[in-house]
Amino acid sequence: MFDSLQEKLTKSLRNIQGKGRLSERNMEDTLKEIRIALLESDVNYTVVKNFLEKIRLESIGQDVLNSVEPGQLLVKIVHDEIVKLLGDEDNSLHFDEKGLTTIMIVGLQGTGKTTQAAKLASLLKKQGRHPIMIAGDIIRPAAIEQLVSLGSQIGVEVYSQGLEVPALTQINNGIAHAKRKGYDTAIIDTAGRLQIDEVLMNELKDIKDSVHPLEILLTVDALTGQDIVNVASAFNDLLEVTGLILTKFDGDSKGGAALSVKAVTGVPIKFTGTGEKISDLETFYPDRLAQRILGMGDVVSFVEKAQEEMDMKKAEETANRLMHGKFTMDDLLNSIEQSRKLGPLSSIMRMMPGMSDMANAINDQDADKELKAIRAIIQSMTPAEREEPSIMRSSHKRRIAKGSGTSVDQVNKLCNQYDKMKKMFRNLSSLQSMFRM
Ligand SMILES: Nc1nc2c(ncn2[C@@H]2O[C@H](COP(=O)(O)OP(=O)(O)O)[C@@H](O)[C@H]2O)c(=O)[nH]1
Ligand SMILES: [Mg+2]
Repeated sequence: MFDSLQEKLTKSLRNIQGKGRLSERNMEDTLKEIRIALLESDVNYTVVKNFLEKIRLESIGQDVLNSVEPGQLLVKIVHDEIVKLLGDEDNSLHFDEKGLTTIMIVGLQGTGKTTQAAKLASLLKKQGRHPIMIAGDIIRPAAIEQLVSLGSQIGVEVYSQGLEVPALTQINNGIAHAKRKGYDTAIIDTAGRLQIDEVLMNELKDIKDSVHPLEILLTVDALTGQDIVNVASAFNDLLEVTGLILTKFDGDSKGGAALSVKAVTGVPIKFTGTGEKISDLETFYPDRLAQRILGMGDVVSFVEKAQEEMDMKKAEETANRLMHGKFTMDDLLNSIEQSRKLGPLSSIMRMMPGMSDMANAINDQDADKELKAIRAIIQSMTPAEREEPSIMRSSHKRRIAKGSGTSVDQVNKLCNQYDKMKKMFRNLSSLQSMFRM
């Protein structure tokens, strides 16, 4: 997702940053490139038009042409406008602290309602809440079983009365049950359709009017393309949706349509679904995504995911070192080994600054073999060599290759990768100070 957008934006912004002075001419060229990059990535036409208008106004307002570092200032303006596009207002989930918080999940069929219901229940449980899920989809027989199975995986009760009782009755009974049993959050899974249809919409409206959920979250499939905007608008017009969950964010769509949904509907993006696993639900942070789109990586999300699933203390140490531009071979090995717990290497790499090219080149099976070699190589280095690989001469590398059962070529390749990553992290920490992360 966003690979080609990221590539194009990074390229045109890199070009302009290299220039000491900007002229009206090359500024116009850059804006044109940004426009093409956005349109080609499926960003909605009106959104692109407004976006560029704002960049232009901001640039004039901040006198980009005459500033000390015009290229960098322009990057900052683009960054800030992407953040606004993605939503810079409150996008947190609201809770009724005195009673039962009801969260209704709506969306078209196959967009991931049932899966996100369970992911959300699991997330809230981790945060110390006491959730129950209510099965409101009685149209597809398998839907209840799916929810029940997910519920048992995460240890969350699922309320259902089977296929015979009308959905609205079940939901009301479920809410009463949740209150009686002292749950603090009820997540209602609802039925979808292949496309917007009146019967479905009326059914959802009836549920809303009866339950008055505090949150109505709409799942939108990021793989849908431009139509996503129309679907989201239709749901919002009828139900006044309180938040969006962009699902299948791990897929390889161009992503632009997903970027447009917030701008067109005004509904904040609250979460992204990033895979099929229960843990693949992330709180949405506009600034982090903006930085990722601008090729600055998503180190904070990476670190958070890491903290959730691997050794906290080690992860914090590594993160700290990375942020300060310190990065040794041990860190490299450590982060690779820890990240094996997080999923396929390619998906991890994609979150790292400047690593998306490398991620695309990775075949996850070969990667396993390669990791073994990398581990062997690093373990054959002396502590001093791991700390500062630049001290290694050819004779050292021959010794290491022999000790690890690899070749000097492989050792050199690892050293190159290491250099590249180290440089990226160094650049990143200076960029971060600029963006006050
Ligand atoms: N790759 C990916 N797949 C997802 C994600 N969320 C859901 N899915 C898959 O999408 C399919 C439909 O999900 P489901 O929850 O049944 O959709 P529903 O019809 O809206 O309830 C299932 O195969 C899910 O595993 C996601 O964030 N990423
Ligand atoms: Mg479902």
